[in-house]
Amino acid sequence: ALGNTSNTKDLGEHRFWKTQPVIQIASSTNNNTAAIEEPEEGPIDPPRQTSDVRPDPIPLPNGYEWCTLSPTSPTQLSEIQHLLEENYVEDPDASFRLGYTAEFLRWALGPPGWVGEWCVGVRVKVKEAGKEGKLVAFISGIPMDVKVRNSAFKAAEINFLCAHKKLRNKRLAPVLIKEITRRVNLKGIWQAVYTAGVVIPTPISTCRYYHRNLNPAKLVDIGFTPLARTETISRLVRKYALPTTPQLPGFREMQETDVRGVCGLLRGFMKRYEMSQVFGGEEEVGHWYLSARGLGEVVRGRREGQVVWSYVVEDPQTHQITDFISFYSLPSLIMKHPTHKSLETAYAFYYATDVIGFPGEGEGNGSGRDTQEEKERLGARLNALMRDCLIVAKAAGFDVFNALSLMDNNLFLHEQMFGPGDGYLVRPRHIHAEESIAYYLYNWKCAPIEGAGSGWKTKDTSKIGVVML
Ligand code: NHW
Repeated sequence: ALGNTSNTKDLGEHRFWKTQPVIQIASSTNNNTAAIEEPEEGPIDPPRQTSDVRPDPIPLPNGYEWCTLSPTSPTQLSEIQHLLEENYVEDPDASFRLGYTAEFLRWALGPPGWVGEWCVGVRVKVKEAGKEGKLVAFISGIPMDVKVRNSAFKAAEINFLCAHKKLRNKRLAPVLIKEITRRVNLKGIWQAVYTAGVVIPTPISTCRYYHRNLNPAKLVDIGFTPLARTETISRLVRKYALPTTPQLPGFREMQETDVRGVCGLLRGFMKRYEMSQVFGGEEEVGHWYLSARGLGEVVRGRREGQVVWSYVVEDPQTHQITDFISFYSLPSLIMKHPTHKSLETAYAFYYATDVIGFPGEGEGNGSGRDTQEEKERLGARLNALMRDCLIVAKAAGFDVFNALSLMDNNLFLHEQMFGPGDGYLVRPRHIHAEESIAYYLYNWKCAPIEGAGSGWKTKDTSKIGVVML
């Protein structure tokens, strides 16, 4: 999810969100729900049974009907892909739009344990028997084990909320959200995790986007990077130059046989964060890091249809997997350029390293703090790992590498020459809001989770350990 966080409404104006079990900022118009100051963590709604959940779908306006789509159906994936390609998240100038591919959606919507009913679409109703109307809105959920400080629970990760441009501002989003909530509740799950570029009641944390230039000539050409009057393309090319092959000894592509090692690393490392995705088992790790590596031989740094790039470092002596890092491909469609149509963008995904060991038993709530020496060692390692990612991403033809200021990313952003985004398009004549995203929990009250703020130069890190696609 990408967008500008802008909060233009008071809580009282959030007609829909003020009725939902989410943290409400205490205000004079609303004092009956969980206040953000409340330190006690837990569900906001009283416990319910699945038998209490409304059995029939939320009514839709006349002329529309619900449908359930499947990430295993190429036709339905292409319908979702098409809807998003025309209508999903854009920058404020409408110059770029996130361009999820069908292969990406198959990967994102179909992890182990995916629930058929949680891929929810709205179609135009058609009279002809046996015919399906056009897909005009969508929302999805996937199951996720999440840990927030001392609590671990099952949640739905909600993403790809989208309404056709002609159906905007008609209060369709609340209907989609209520319907997915109902379908998630029917499976006995009462919490959800989601991120958005908009501010609604109430973020538990925020992160900012940073971009690392891999292809200066193209980024300048499309207006993504400004060219200062004193600057030249060739100087930028030199500034952002990278070696052609990875430098860290033992750095190699992750294989099936590494899954167990990566599982162990992730389980240990993710305990650093106050909020994290809990990687359940080998099947899940195999899905997220290996199942979308594309087909066939590597040609110019990538395989056909490759979505995710996953790497490990194997200790040459012990053959232990000591480090893991990954990134995924999510191109942006370039809408206003005569020749360039796609901005090849890599996004930092999860990583884990044993370089400073892991929090011990009973210390897995994210409250631990690194010593200065640990921070330096972790920083040095993450810099080396990310540098190799930049190298393989450049070799694979990516134009830009994006990362959020979550996890320990602030330890490498500045050194690896990432720059802060300011509304996607970095153009001096436009003053955009900060390019950031907010993290939310549904039906879970908790104190805010420390974000990294603008500490990318001071190396303040974040306690968020959930990366959303
Ligand atoms: S964020 C990406 C969201 N998608 C886009 O930005 C695509 C382009 N935009 C659109 O398609 C990643 C429309 O603008 C959408 C809104 C459909 C976004 N999250 O229909 P109305 C995700 O997918 C509220 C939550 O008239 P619209 C995460 C808004 O504040 N709420 O608006 C999704 C207002 O409520 P308020 C959002 O512009 C998480 C109401 O919708 C929102 O025509 C979903 C207005 O509705 C957003 N991104 O359509 C929550 N955008 O109270 C999951 C607007 O302020 C919750 N709104 O009056 C958990 C559910 C599961 C629980 C399980 C236990």
